[in-house]
Amino acid sequence: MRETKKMAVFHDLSGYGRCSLAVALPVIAAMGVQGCPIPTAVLSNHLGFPEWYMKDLTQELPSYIQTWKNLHLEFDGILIGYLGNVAQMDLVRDFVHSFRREKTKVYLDPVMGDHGRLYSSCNEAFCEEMRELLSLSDTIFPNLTEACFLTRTPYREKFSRKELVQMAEELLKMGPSCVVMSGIEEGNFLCNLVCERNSTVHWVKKKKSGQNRPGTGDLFSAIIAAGNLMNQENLSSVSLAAEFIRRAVKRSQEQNTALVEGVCFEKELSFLTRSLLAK
Ligand code: PXL
Repeated sequence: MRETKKMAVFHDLSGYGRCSLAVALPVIAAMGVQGCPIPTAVLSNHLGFPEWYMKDLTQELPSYIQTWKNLHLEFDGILIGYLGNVAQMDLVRDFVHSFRREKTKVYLDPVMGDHGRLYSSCNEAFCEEMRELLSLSDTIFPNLTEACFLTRTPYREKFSRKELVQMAEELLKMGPSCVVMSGIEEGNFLCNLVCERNSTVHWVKKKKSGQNRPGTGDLFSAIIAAGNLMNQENLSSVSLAAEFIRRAVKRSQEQNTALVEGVCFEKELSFLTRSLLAK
């Protein structure tokens, strides 16, 4: 029997509000992959609440990672999610150089902003470093805002499909072999663009089932990264992730769960495990 695939996961650990590690690890496990967290910061809750406690772990990470080196740990995949500062990017780059083997896949969610604006922790220097990380990545998961900042395209809410494909092709030239762009709105539908090097472009279109919630991007990248490690076609993983999130957002809405509480995904996990069993 084949060994369970392992994925190192850089993200913060937010104790309340369903985002980053708290949502990535359960879906990675449901996809049949072992997630090994590298917490970049510990927060009481995500930043969408009026108040939070945060402990930045940049100073702790070198010893944490050195211990993994001493133990000769090996990973089939590396998923890079929320990073708090430029210094953490240097640590990530060093991690990729040290742990990448011939078959190791690197997945980058370039968490920098949303709705046309950068998060307060990100500035132009951060964007520039993120562009550097693209060159080390196999698959990237920018939302529309992040794709604009990475390609230096002025943000607009509306782009034609042709313009979006051009943006994805520009991102492919920066290093990755697959770009999965999310957060593209077409009326009552949400679209994802899947653009792989030397392949046709695909669109995954789902009817919106509720308002946008924190943590959806973290669920999305974790499911697709784990699907890729499980040898699923990227297009079918993107469809799976989009459908999983559509169902969980619908459930959250039906339960009248406040937006700040994130996506009620727990009772939909069996949807992911079933898809795995169907293989
Ligand atoms: O889901 C992205 C995310 C990650 N980490 C923290 C956040 C958020 C979104 O609000 O606050 C700390």
